[in-house]
Amino acid sequence: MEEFELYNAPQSICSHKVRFALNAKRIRFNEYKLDLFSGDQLKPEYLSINPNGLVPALVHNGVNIIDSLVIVQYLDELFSDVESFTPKEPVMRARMRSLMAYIDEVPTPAVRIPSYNMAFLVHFKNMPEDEFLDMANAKPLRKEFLLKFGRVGFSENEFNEALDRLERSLKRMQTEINISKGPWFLGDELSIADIAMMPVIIRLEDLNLEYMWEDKPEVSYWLELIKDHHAFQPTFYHGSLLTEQYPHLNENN
Ligand SMILES: N[C@@H](CCC(=O)N[C@@H](CS)C(=O)NCC(=O)O)C(=O)O
Repeated sequence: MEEFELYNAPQSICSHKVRFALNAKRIRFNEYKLDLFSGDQLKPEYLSINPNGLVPALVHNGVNIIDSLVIVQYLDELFSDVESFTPKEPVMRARMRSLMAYIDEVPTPAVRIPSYNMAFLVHFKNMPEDEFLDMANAKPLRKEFLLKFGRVGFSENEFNEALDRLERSLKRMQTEINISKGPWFLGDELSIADIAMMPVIIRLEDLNLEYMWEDKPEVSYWLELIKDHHAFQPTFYHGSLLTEQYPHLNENN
């Protein structure tokens, strides 16, 4: 019998991609929820699964698979007969992978800046200095990121730069959808490129930044379609959105 164990966090954008793929393929899995702000991802037992100290990680029949898009590709290869997210033609696969690389490099890191400043700051601002430094120094991959964030958040300049990168990513998304004639990145089939972008768009909407695609009907329609997918609701169960976890985000809406 196949066994899938997912180590993840409800609100984590990288976890959303994997939950979506698992749900889309109707794979039964045990979900373990890590509390990223009390450092569950840095405990030795978890580091032995994912030495990067990040979620998500998937354990399939005792084998550890890490990194969200690697996991999504793994699942798509394992279950290629159930709603495949990888096009058949090599040239389209190449296009999909180029988009995945772009999404991993530009909008995915950029959306962490408003997420940290607008929501996650509450976990750090009153933390004693030594506790904060211990936590930052223990992070295998995100040490510098957290030290730069500090206990006061990223600067206005860093925040605006991130929003600018997100603006450009949305423009790129619009262009790609127009090239393929949509409604998805690669045309009429949902692919891993769409799964990669999904949590970024959902996070922006969650942070009340949906004005960013007011002038991009292609993105609004894409968002409507992804929300209609049968995997969407089970992926975004209650507590997955920041507005459900951080009531202060609703204050100015
Ligand atoms: N490239 C990795 C990035 C994973 C990642 O950044 N995970 C975040 C949550 S979305 C995390 O675990 N953060 C915990 C931390 O910064 O300590 C992936 O796609 O899986």
